Amino acid sequence: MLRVIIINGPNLNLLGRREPEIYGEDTFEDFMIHLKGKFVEDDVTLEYFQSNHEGHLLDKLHEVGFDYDGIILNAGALTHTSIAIADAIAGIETPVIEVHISNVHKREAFRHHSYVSPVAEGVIVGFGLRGYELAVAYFL
Ligand code: CA2
Repeated sequence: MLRVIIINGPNLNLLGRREPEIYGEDTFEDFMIHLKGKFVEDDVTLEYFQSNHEGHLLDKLHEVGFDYDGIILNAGALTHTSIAIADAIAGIETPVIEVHISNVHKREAFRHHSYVSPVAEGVIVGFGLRGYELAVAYFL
């Protein structure tokens, strides 16, 4: 049994409600139903956590980071600012895949740098919500 958690950071609770041209029209809750369906025959449990608070994201990384098999992290804008999240990832054992829905490299320059990437196992960028599915497939 593989245990994988998706952790989304600030503002990703707005998915499907604003800016559909960048982030698509699905809410993450709807997408989770679709995602669980895709892997229903695999021996994997998929959990989801979202927070707009950096400290809560750190607490969740510490909580799951020694027991789970994989973490799929979209830290939102904290990707570009948070040394604390990078330190948390470096301090845990569970491998982290960094995902971004949009192609951050096609966007503003301040989105081109990630503090997460150097401590991530891999990075999936610009494939929409499909990126989360690719990350689960990697852990499997
Ligand atoms: O492309 C991504 O997944 C991002 O991590 C999304 C972050 C952004 O700051 C990163 O540079 C790239 C922002 C998430 C905000 O999501 C919204 C969704 C709908 C409406 C408003 C914001």
